[in-house]
Amino acid sequence: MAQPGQKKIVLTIAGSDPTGGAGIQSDLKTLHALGLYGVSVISAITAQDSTGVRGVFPVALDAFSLQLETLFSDFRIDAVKTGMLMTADHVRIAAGLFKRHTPRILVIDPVIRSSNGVPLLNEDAISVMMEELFPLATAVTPNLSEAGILSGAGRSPDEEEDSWIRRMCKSIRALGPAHVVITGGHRAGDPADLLYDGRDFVSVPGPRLAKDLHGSGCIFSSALCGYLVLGISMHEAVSLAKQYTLKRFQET
Ligand code: PXL
Repeated sequence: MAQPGQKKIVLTIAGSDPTGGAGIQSDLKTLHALGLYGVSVISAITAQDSTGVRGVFPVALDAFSLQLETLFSDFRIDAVKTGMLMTADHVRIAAGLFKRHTPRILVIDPVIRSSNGVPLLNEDAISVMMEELFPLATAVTPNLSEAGILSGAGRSPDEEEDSWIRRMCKSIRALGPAHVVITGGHRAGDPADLLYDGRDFVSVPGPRLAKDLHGSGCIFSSALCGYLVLGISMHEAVSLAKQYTLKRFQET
């Protein structure tokens, strides 16, 4: 089969969002905009409109697994981004694949719930994702509420938002990813993203977008993955991904 010429190939493994704002459809737009060749495997189908998610339907495990195996056996995959994975079995299949075909760059957007509160990752899949996928990751990109769930770090009443976020970065990084980026859109104060590499914290500023922008996490994480595969440093890639995310919302 003809393979895409010189472009780097990025695989997104995520849910389908028929509105195109989030999930696979949005990831492919992002990768294309960065001059990359996006390939995709769908983990689940969502039914949704501008008011929120109405239903989620996981893709059959054999269909999910065979798509991944087939793609990896033929294509040179330069980087992988994961989004909505839905079930523990989908997470295990993805992790099993990455253990055999180690992606050089793996960005995990730990999607847990939709903006209107519908689970996009089953309760029992959260620990599987933390144990099996996080240790393989170049970067994990939770928003503030996902970081709270993943770190189990509740905020004490007198704690500064910044030191709470630093504490969450540390406990998520202890699960094994090389970098943690807690995105700032849900923060009460300064909406800066916080990047942690196990040694230093880097605050990546940007203007405030509206609080819940549908799909912003998907756009950010696929842009981050894209900039990394283009050879850009982590700090610069976070900053560029933030700028790209903002631009996408200005365009629509
Ligand atoms: O933004 C989280 C998200 C990720 N992936 C899919 C979604 C959503 C939110 O609705 O539908 C497919």
